[in-house]
Amino acid sequence: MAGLPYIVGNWKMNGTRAMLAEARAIDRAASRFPGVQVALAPPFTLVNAMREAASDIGVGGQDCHVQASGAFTGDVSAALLADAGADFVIVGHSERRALHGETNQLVRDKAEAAQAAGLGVILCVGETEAERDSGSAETVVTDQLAGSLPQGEEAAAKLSVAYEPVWAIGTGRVPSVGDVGAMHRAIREKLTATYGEAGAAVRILYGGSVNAGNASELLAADEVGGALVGGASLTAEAFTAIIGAAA
Ligand code: G2H
Repeated sequence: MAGLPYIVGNWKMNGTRAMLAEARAIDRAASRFPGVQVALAPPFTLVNAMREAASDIGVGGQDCHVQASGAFTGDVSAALLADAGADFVIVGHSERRALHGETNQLVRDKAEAAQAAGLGVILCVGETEAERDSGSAETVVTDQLAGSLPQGEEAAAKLSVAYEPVWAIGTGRVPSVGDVGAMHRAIREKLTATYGEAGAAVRILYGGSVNAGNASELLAADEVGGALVGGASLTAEAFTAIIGAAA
């Protein structure tokens, strides 16, 4: 496996200030598992408060704009996230691709802007159910990577890829361990073809309905270097169990 297992919670559009209590509890739990790298991506509104409330976990954004600043009402740049204390940002989540029309090129531009601002990047890819059923899942995912992986000499250094089958997100359904391993091996091949040796160190996370019950099995699949967790990251109890499964 490339580096420590990386367990990242994506709070999506959830998280009032009251939920900082969960973040503090997750932070305390993370300190008991030094062999696991733990992070949370709250809504923008909580990034700074979470950074100040937690010291043992990474804190990141769920999206960023490609420009550093300017007249872009409602958007948040990577530079602003970094200024708020973020360490990383998620780009290309399927909810952004589907609901906001984000293309591979835009996702690549966001990843490159984030890295230029000093942030780590978690770049998401994944096939729909129809694409899985038609046998084109690997082609779809490697095409997404071809179009959206950041370019440049240092691009692989602060990069993780999250494989999130769209049909597994929030549904309680997960691929077989064999299918996860096969996809992660295909992603690794693409990463080494793109970045050479540096591609071997990029962590590949699995995401989509990860919970305390299935985490051990999914994390043991080939080339799985961690998990991107949605619903089960919203409480310290559930997320801590997943962190424990990665230890
Ligand atoms: C997939 C995942 C987090 P969930 O989107 O990115 O969400 O674990 O709720 O399926």
